[in-house]
Amino acid sequence: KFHKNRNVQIISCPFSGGQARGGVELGPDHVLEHGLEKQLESLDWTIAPTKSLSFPEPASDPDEGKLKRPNFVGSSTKNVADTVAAALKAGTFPLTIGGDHSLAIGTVSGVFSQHADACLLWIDAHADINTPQSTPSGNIHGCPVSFLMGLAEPCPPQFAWVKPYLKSNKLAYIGLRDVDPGEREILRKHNIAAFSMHHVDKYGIGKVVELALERVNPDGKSPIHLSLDIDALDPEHAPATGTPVRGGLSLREACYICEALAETGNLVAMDIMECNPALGADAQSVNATIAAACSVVRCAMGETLL
Ligand code: EXY
Ligand code: MN
Ligand code: MN
Ligand code: MN
Repeated sequence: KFHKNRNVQIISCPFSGGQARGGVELGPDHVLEHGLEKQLESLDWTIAPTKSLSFPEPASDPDEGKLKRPNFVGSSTKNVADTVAAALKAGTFPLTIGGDHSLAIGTVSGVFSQHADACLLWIDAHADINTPQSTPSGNIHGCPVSFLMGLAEPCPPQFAWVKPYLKSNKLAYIGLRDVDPGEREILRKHNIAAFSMHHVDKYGIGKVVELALERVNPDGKSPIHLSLDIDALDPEHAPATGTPVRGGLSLREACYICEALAETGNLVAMDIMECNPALGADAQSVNATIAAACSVVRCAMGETLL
């Protein structure tokens, strides 16, 4: 058994305030209705009663510069951070189901508050590292990493609680293929380990995970947080998501990443984000997306390790 801790705390986060497309708040219920809890039980995990967070909308939420719904995202992610920190303090593995990827401001803050030496693997088509200045859309799900690194200067007041825990040498990306010009500059300036689909094709997924871990966890001792955006997968496997980008990871490549991280024995938390059951052409595309989300989670929780 690669996971020493086999107590999981599922945290359901029906939140869509970090972007404009309705439906992503339905993701957690669909994933749970797909039977994820039973599936994890059959992998020998003890399941704490699932925590379903609710996210009250503020009465007023004017833009903060370009940022949309800053009050809503700021207060919701604070709630998530506290919940994830509490789950870790209770000795459980927080598995957070989104909801949009702005939620990771909370999940990563919660993990680093308990594991200062952690590293973060961000599996996504997008880098989500726009600053309040560089964001082309104002959607905060495109910005969480910049807040976590303290790159937002000045920091918007709604995110003043976010500590800049994340150092550039503790972050690696896999799956990138839609990165904005401002984001490229940030990745380069901070020398962040960024493996795009080009690298996956060039080296193969096995080598890419090895290279990524060498960069962020050279001595193999850091706790690992995996934040997985379902749009990292090719839309063939995960069409029901708000910002699909063609040319992505195969289902097996995504599963491999999760298995390889589980295999380290150091995985302490996971996010599965951006499933939007309101999108996708038909019921079958929604089902395929939810099934893919459950698959990658099971792989991270040890399903395919013998
Ligand atoms: N880079 C674009 C933006 O900042 O608006 C698109 C971001 C999409 C983010 C998705 C969830 O990963
Ligand atoms: Mn994405
Ligand atoms: Mn783009
Ligand atoms: Mn994302």
